[in-house]
Amino acid sequence: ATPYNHKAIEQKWRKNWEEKPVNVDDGQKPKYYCLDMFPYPSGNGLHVGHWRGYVISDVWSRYKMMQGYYLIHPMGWDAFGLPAENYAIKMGVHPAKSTAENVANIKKQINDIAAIYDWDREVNTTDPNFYKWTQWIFVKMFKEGLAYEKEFPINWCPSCKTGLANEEVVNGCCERCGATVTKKNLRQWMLRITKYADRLLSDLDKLDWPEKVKKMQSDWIGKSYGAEVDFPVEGRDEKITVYTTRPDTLHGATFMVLAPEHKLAASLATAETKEAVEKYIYDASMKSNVDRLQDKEKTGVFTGSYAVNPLNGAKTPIWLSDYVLADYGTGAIMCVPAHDDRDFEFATKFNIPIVQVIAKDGKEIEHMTEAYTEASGTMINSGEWNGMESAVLKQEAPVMIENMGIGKKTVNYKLRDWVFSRQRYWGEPIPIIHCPHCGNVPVPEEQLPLTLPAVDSYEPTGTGESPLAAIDEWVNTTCPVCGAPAKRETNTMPQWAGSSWYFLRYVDNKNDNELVSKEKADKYLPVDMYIGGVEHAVLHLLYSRFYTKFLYDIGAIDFDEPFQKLFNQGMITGKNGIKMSKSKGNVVSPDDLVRDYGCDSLRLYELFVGPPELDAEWDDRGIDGVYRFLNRFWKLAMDSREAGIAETKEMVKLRHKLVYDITQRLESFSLNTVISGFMEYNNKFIDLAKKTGGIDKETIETFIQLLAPFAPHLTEELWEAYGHKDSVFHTLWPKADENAMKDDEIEVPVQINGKTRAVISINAESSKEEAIAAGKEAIADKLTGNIIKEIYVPKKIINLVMK
Ligand code: ANZ
Ligand code: ZN
Repeated sequence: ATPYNHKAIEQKWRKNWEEKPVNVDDGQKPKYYCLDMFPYPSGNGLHVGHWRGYVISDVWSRYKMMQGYYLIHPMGWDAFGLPAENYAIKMGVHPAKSTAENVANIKKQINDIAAIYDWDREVNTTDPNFYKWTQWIFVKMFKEGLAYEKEFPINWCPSCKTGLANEEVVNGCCERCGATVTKKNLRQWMLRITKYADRLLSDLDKLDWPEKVKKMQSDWIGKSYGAEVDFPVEGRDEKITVYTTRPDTLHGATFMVLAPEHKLAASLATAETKEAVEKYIYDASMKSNVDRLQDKEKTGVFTGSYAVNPLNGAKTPIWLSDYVLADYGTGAIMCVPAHDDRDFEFATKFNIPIVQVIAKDGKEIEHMTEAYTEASGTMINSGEWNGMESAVLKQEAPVMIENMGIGKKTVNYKLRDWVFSRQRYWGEPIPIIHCPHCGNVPVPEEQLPLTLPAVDSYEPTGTGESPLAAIDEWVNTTCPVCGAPAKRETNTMPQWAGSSWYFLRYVDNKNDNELVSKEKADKYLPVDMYIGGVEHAVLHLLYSRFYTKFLYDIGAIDFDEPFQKLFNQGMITGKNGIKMSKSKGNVVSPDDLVRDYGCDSLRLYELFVGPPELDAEWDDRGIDGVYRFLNRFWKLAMDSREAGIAETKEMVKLRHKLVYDITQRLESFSLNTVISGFMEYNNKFIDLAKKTGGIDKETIETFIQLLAPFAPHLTEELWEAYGHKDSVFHTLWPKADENAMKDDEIEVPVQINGKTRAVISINAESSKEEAIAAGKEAIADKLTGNIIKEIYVPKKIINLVMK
């Protein structure tokens, strides 16, 4: 038979599929939408790590196709934003040009994977026909009061020279470039994602997502119940409102701390403390977020002023410290050192009294060495609350406080509104016009897209203004409402703007009148399966859910969750688990492997390296194994075709087992064991063929079908060799008949010292252990002595030698 020639076969089938696409919408089939997280077209190209996710999603897609679905399996480009722009600046070419080149390049590389993408659906976030709708969504949000302007200290990356969202700051550093993030006071555009906090939280229940990701989202949203309590300032008309989740501990508040940025901070200083207070406020403003959040020794300054505990009238000294964050709660806290770790540390350092108000076993601790932070125990030192259960009080205190008129109950979220403006060039212009008479006016919808003007200098200015601010003829415009001279907004949108909704556009990417037509949305959306890296658990996935809910609310679509099912693949790393990157010099390019072993082998190997949800270390050498498997299967199939063997009972049984095992493993996304399963069954068939001279046609064809999503070229070629005119992908996924899988039952005598005592029926494939166990059970009452030897002659006899 002809040997397996991956080069010729792969070329041939690429061409065939191009001429005659296999995934076609006949209007009858149900749809299945399998989405990949679309890539940033960076200049570095694809490495074997990128392949993994694309192979996983392609295998899943082709499997669904063979279950009779019409596939929505698109690909596109997330091409705005910092990576593309930084690359462009480094290489000295305009981002539009470098982006286009990178897209062309990566597209070519992606084609090597032979994924069944429908390129007619391609989108690119930098295409004005696409970002017209990104801007349209912004205008709609503005009209609904969800996009608003605000000046406040934001995260600032001094290296990228732009503001960042909280989500883009990782351990105090810029997610993109790693530089330490500082604070800068800037006018920003914000999206009111907090309005959706509750829905974003509760609707997690509807989703078939990894629990880990759901938990990350709910932690990020961070809903907590508590109270705001008003502490009057002694000798002044003002009061300071604190936010607490532990109002049950109110009697134990021995001091109060304000963030240095709190609006009353400076004014609370007395003549004696003025200098120290001002210095502390100044120093805090110079510190980066990392320094402030790091777990280091507490710093603080006493303002010289006191507040009054509204519950018991206690005089409470007011301090400033940077461990209290300005933009969480009210920026002021009541401190209960006996029951909070940070407060305990602070009180110990500054010699502030510690008053225990919850006793674990009803007894007060004489000398506390650490805070008791649990809300369980009995209240002490708490006036009328004495004797209450702290857990009960924690629930009831917010309402009691509200009824007493000293505060109110609250629900609080960790989620912040989304800082949505960037002071950079390479993004969607924010479609707002600042009119001296009318205020902020959106660009009229029919004038969208507001295209990004060509500029000569697109480097960030570092002044807090985008490079667009320097283009007078673009900035100066007229107000669409009153016609007066007005100025355009010069900030651009963040990277995430386009990626928050791109998946909707794939199904109707050429529509000039709507973001997506009702008809196509109904037919093809939402996404059934979304595949990508776990690094997007709180950024992109939360933003996309927010956008989808918003579009649902304004009637643009009629579902409110974008991604039914989510799968996060692990990373492919270099040796010792080190992330693959150009700078580390450990990038493995797929090109040589495709040349030497073929696309099909690399696809299989990408899955074979380990459980798809876990990280896996790459080692080129392993690809030999899968290559050998494909060669052996090829030979088995070709030899068997020539031999024309009729099926035997054993072949049928093995065939159904194969279908059953592979399908089970595939359904549970255990793709690495699917590949090892193919190898094991292939070996079994080869052994069997040695005895029979070959394997029957139906069994080989079934194997080809199961292998098709994994090795599409090789299987198409074999399918054709077996006399079929149509694509293997137009066949339906084989079904296992569980009855046909059953091993035969046989009867074996059970002997003691050579004398038959019973005849039992066992599975023909039973192991020695299974057979002996069954035999012992059958004659348990006769096993009186010590068994010194156990003999099983397979399928013939069980003999127990007893003393
Ligand atoms: C008194 C108290 C007593 C507190 C106690 C805790 C334990 P979560 O659950 O994260 O919302 N807090 C409030 N605002 C803060 C801010 N801007 N910066 C730093 N800490 C702040 O945490 C809420 C708790 O964190 C609040 O409850 C407050 O301390 C503190 F035994 O108030 B607690
Ligand atoms: Zn106007």
